[in-house]
Amino acid sequence: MTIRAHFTPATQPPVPEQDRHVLATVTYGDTSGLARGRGGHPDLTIPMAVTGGDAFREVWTVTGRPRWTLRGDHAYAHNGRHLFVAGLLPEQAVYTPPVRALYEKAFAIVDYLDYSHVFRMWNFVGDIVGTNAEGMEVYQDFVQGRAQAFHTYMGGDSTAQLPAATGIGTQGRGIAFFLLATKRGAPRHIENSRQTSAYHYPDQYGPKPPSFARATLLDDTLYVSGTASILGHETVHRGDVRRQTRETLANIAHLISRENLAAQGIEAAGHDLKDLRMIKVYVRHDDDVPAVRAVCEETLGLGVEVKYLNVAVCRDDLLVEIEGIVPARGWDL
Ligand code: 3EB
Repeated sequence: MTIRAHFTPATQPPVPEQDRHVLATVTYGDTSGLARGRGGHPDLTIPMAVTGGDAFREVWTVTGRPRWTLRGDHAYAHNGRHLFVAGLLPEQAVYTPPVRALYEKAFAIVDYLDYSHVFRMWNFVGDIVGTNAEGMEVYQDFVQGRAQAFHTYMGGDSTAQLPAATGIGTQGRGIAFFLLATKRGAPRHIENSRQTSAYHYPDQYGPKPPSFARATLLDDTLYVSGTASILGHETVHRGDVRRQTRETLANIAHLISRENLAAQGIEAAGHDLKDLRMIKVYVRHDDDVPAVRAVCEETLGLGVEVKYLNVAVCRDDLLVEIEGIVPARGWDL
């Protein structure tokens, strides 16, 4: 019925599951690209593997057979229920206009194919804490273009419809993204009472605030955005990767708790960190991976698969960012 994801080694073709089809895949390795995977589905490749870590693939599957389209800088896949759209933008002197154009194209595909809600987005920004040709931070340059595209797509007061997202660096150049949209169902976007809504961040960070929600609930599955060591809108535990990892996990634990969901008007059982799957941990410094892994294993246990990636986070002082999914019962990950 619904969309699911699992990890496989990148060296292995996606193992077909009973009655399910590959919608699209995302490969986390050493190169950058958008091409057809074996079998014909779109595969977006992002360079972000940890040193000595094996490339892996995130396989998104659905029940009805998808149609796949690949067109140079973008690709999409859909089956009447779910839509995947990916795009690739080469390195630019200034990102705002081309990011706006590429994301508007993606939203035009969402509209044209008549998928009513974007519910999760991943944004991969090369040189994310670097500066563009005009001296603006690349992340802020990206954020501005994305905000303009969301404004075009959603119009005036769009904040209530912004999806969960990840915004993260890569080991390459240029920008890549993918989004997931649904034809049916009503995604609920969730904020975290420990954190200022990103779309209300003050302008000290950049001219436009980031366009994303802290989590999105769809079909009893909770998609947790990239989360960092931020309380209110401020980075906490500067220079201490262990404390940042603990605070990040505390932010996620609170986000998915019954208490926070209830405060967001969602009557749900509430979850804890042991319910989290498809966990990706983005670590700024390769050397910090063992320390971050130790804290994650302390908190999450050893029973759950956690993928570690080596990339910069969107603020220079953030050393770690973590995302995951609390699946509906029956995902069987
Ligand atoms: C933060 O909380 C950390 O710009 O899409 C997390 C998730 C972050 C998504 C994005 C940025 C984004 O502000 C950074």
